[in-house]
Amino acid sequence: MIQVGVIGTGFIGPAHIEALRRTGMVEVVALCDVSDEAAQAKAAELNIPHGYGSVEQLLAHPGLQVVHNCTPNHLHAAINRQIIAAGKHVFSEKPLSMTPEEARELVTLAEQSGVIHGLSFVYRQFAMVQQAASMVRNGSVGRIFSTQGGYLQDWMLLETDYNWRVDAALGGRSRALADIGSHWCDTLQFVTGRRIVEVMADLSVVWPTRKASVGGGQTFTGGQTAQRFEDKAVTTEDRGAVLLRFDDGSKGSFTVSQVSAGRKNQLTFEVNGSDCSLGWDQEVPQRLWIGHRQQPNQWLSDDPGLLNPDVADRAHFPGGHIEGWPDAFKNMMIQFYRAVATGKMPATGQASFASFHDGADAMYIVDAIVESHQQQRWITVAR
Ligand code: SOE
Repeated sequence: MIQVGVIGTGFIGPAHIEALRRTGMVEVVALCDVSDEAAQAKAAELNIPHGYGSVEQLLAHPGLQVVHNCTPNHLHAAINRQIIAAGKHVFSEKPLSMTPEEARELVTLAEQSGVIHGLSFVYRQFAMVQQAASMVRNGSVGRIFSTQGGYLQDWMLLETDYNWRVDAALGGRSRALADIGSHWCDTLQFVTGRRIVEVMADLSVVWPTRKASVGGGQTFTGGQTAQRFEDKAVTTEDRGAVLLRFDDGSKGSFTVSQVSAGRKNQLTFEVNGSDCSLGWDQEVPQRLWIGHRQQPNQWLSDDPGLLNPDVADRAHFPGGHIEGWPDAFKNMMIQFYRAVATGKMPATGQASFASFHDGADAMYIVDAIVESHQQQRWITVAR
């Protein structure tokens, strides 16, 4: 079994661990948290043999082959560098780093060291997204004219919604676009096989000041429970709309928001081609809409027997046994660990897991989006 360590135990670390266990290919032998006590408590809770309070200790664990970086954004680049320097294969949460310059450096380091490098762009791993990409590849969609959609959430709707992601020093200068717009861009570049080359963006900060809970706790006043808040200035965007130009001349657009009441994690897309359209919604992941002009439209469901043969293994159960986000995570880990097992990165452009190249690519796009908003003009993505 491949021996794996996981750094960071917030929302996403345990999601990695669960997906890893479901692959049957690896053993999670150690995790790392902010202190020895925290790490050992979490390790015991998740039934992992070793817990370490520092990255150095985790990297020194005997026999460790792969490390997952599941820390907050501002730590990604430094820890990715450490993992690569220790000669371990690396799977990083997005964003790859805080700046495009660091992203370029990390791609070079990963390539030079020969480690397998993966990045957590999970939405391309849904069975029906794979099916959409397969249909584009085999020509079923025809010539693509247009690609549109969005990614809407509501967890930042209230003035009192505040966490580290809001702070540019910890989350990065872009929030909604970097956090979820990057997923949309990766997914659509994957599905269409086209690259976004120019962007024109209009972003908004809906709450220029947010109220952060002091100490994250509560104080008691007059027998009632009341929370104390402090005002925090906000520079990172809550929403944005972006026009796109792809490298084949086709056009697109998408909207991103973390303040859309009722939308929890709604990544949607539609691709319009000369032969048909394709549409998908992450909140109803088992269906792919196929739109026609001269015959009735179709809903394809996630039955392995109905999917294209090259992607049928991305659905693991008979049709109607709905597979979603944790299953896409499992698919992503299976692809990554196949590469670890063979010691070879998949060929560039091959439909597999996202690499540090893809992570860097999304950063260049987000950087261009922020520049476009600031300069109020079209910006070329600087790759
Ligand atoms: C919060 O917006 C978040 O958890 C993102 O950080 C993830 O990348 C996305 O998959 C779901 O939403």
